[in-house]
Amino acid sequence: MTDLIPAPRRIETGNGPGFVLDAGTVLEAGPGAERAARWLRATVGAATGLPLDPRTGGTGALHLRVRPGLGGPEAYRLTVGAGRALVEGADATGLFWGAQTFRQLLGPEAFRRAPVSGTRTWELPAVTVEDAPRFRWRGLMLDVARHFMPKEGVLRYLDLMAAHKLNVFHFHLTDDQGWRIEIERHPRLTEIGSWRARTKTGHRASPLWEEKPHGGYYTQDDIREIVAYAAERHITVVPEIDVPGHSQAAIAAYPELGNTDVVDTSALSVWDTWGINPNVLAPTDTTLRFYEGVLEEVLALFPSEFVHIGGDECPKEQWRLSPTAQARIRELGLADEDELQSWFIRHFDTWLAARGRRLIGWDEILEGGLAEGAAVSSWRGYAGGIAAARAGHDVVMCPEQQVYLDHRQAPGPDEPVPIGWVRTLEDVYRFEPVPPELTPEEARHVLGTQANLWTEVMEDHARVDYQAFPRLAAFAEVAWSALPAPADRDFAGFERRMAAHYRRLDALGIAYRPPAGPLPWQ
Ligand code: TNX
Repeated sequence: MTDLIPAPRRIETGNGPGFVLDAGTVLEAGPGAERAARWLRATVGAATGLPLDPRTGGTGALHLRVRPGLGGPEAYRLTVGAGRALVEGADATGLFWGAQTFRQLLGPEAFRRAPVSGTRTWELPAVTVEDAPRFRWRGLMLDVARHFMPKEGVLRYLDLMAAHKLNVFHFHLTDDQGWRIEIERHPRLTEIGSWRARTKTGHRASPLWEEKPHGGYYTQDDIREIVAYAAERHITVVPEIDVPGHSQAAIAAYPELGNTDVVDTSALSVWDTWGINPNVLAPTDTTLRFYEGVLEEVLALFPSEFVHIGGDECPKEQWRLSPTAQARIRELGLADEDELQSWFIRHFDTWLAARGRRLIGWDEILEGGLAEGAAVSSWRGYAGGIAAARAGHDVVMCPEQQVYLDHRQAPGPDEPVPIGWVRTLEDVYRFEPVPPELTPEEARHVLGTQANLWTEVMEDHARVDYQAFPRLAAFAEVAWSALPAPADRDFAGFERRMAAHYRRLDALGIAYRPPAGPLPWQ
């Protein structure tokens, strides 16, 4: 039961009796402990059927306390003994992570939504846990553009993130294949842009290799609900509006956003295949004003410091051919199309900074010069992240070679993913977010790391689960725990702890890739 995932900094098991949670247990929450208390009542309360009353004088007490001197940001300490369990957080967030550890110590049945075995005892071992995260950005990116995930599925993923102490949800809301967020002043973005007539599921092992319509979007109320649900779990939602590439859905809705002097953009529809798309935004004032309008609504919905503007995979061919784009290059005195992209991104960097926010983009935003305040998601390996950190920019490390969860997790004919690269559970476990080339000073710019779930080949949440788990558990440990250098990591020990964690994932109903035996659909 002490097989915690992610591993804590320190865990010490005592010899004495543990703590029994029963109908008389009092849950007593101090100031700042409200979210942790609500979460414990809702989850552990449901799983155990126990009231976890706030009154005093019961048979035992679970105390939740914020103790600012305890440690750095998000640190917590859990002390369990006879008659008393104490969760202390250096801040409310740390306390919440301590509550997550408390649930893991209760056993796998504590992850269900209702008690399953009649009267039983809920006992925690006598233990002291002292813990704090390695990184402040422990992210998961979910692509809801290629395949829409209905709101309930997103909320479920936020729960799964919280259970693994992940705290940044990077919400990839727009792409060539779909626009998923309601923008009131531009209704066609969702009326037209959220539906495609045909799509390939991309799933080799399923009978669904066929063409079918696909779509969906979140209303602004859905988004508010998602953001609030995340905040209740101490998770920040970072929205991504991908520009100037990956924008065909927007161009299909508003053809004037495209390079109309090169292609007949009125003939474009939401893209129905995968890859890098030549139809990119035109670098015009019309486009800038349009996206400022989009971002105004985005800022009103998402309180996060960072706003992701994409910037990846923007082919420059249309700009090379477009008289309008070429005139802009001359007028601005730029050298080439790379600098034009850089100008485009800088515009939004300045625009966001004026509103107290920070821009983050994929590492292509380095080409042609990095905008002043920009942070970088380093996805094409480490190089972009290293260059950005050396130039004094913040970085989130998410190299596709290690943490792209759309890549297959084993060789062999049964894997559903047509992508050739294999990223095993062990590969993810041995991923090191801070490249050794960086000096300690430069390494301070590595805010953390995130795993990316691109969903071209995942048409429903069971497929997403399969790609995400168990690798996301290994990733969470990389992001949270102070692991040694990759070669020295105890993968066998991690696998042993995973045996207990699989029982938790079972109780949560996750369609993970099993370590042995038939795959979920076989
Ligand atoms: C590259 S990563 C992309 C995505 C794809 C992904 C597939 C990035 C910034 N761009 O558009 O979905 O590869 O692995």
